[in-house]
Amino acid sequence: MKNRLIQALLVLMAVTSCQSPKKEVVKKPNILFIMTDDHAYQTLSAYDDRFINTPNLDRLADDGITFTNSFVANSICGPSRAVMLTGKHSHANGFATNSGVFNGQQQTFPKLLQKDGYQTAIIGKWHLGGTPTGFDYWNILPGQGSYYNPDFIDMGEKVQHQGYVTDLITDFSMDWMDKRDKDKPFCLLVHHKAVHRVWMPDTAHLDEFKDKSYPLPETFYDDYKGRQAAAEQHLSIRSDDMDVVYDLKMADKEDEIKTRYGGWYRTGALARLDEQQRARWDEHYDPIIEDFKKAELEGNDLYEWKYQRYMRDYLACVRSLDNNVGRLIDYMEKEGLMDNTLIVYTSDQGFYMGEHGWFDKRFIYEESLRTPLLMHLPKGYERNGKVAEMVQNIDYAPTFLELTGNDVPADMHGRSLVPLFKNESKGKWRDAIYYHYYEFPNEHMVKRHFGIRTKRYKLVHFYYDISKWELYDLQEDPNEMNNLYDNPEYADKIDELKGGLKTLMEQYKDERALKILSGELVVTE
Ligand code: SGN
Ligand code: CA
Repeated sequence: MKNRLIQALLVLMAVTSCQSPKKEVVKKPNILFIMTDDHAYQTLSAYDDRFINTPNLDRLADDGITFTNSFVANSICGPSRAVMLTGKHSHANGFATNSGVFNGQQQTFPKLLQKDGYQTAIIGKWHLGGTPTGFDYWNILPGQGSYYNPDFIDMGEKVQHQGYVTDLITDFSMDWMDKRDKDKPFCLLVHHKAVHRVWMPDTAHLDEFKDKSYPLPETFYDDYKGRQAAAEQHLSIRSDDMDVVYDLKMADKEDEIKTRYGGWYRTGALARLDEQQRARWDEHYDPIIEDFKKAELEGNDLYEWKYQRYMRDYLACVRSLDNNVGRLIDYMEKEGLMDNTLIVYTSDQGFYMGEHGWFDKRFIYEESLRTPLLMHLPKGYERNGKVAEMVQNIDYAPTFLELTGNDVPADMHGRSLVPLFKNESKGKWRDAIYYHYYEFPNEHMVKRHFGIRTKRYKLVHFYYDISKWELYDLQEDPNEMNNLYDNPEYADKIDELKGGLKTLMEQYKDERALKILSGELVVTE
């Protein structure tokens, strides 16, 4: 009897093992999400090599995907971060401007991954007020953070570190990966401060760009005709919005160059450098300051000098960013993590590199609506090269969830990009994106606005202390200089786009915007 039972069991085992061979334990992919601050795609050579070569960022592009139509939902720091964590537009996640505190009680992708057994961490810029939720480990910069010898808040404890912020964030990220539980998958957010204003380069890179000159953007002397909101902003290189001391480092020893924000630079950012860093800093800037004082520039000569200075400091910050991304990729290769990790590189938004005469972001215009997005895919997803579908930062959370085998909650606004990794979405992708910016009145004075961008057209409504519409044909007018809204030939197109805008607002349930659109609500506060 016993023998027969054993025999039967053996047969059963043989049969079941033939039918379903023992399943290999599938390792869940890791996520390494690198994000920088204010990194213009114009200064990443996978997108544009007019200004700088970024060989390390290009390594990600070369073996992975470059999204050539990557957009944000609300072009400013904290709100972008809230959009990415929640997969929802600003009106739904509640963090629409840089002020206030993000509601950390709500659903975010790190929380959902944590539930699924992921180790989660964020290192670097947070900028959402309060303390992060959904992370096993966090070590964040207070507010905007500092470039030199920055403070970090390490799980609630403030610690100052000696060194340059981009290096330190990378060091801490590698330390965390070293110490993690290697039996579990991980999701690490490496969120840099660079390349944020006031663009303080690492002393190691100060000289590389010193003698370089850059072509003026075609739109540098934009007159903003037909575009009231563009005319009334405060983000101009051609005015003291860009401060020669604060932004451009012309802090003379004699203290003769007096500017609006010069004092802040001297007592704030510059005061953090130690003696050695300061000596190297002065060695670089003192001769430039001397020449600048002698030249007594005015008008266009001054504006063009400012543009060149701005470009040099900004690009030197990009250099250390690129080097540090290289260090991280080397680490991933050395640790054998490339095959099983999705590596994402993006910025919280784009930035003006002198286009329209500007720095900063906020507007729905192309330079700040777009953001770089590169991805190295885990093994099994072999798509490579450029992907032209319109993607938006609402899509990251759903992507991370689908890739890791988790359900995408129905209330997320974004779409998983995983079908694009497999080349499966031809013909059925979205054909328009929704945008809504809220931070007015505030620094830089960019008016509140919402809009729709399709492959070819962009329709925008500015509201609050203004009520204006703008329409651009991006094919005919990629620089968005010619507002077609009052041109009767476009009446049908405008109707069509307004319909599209309304549909997007309905889809995302932006009730307040729907009321503004219909005229039912006139916003005064
Ligand atoms: C700071 C900057 C602004 C910048 C905002 C938002 N001023 O206030 O120039 O637009 O941050 O940037 S600074 O004098 O402090 O540099 S964001 O990327 O954080 O949204
Ligand atoms: Ca930013």
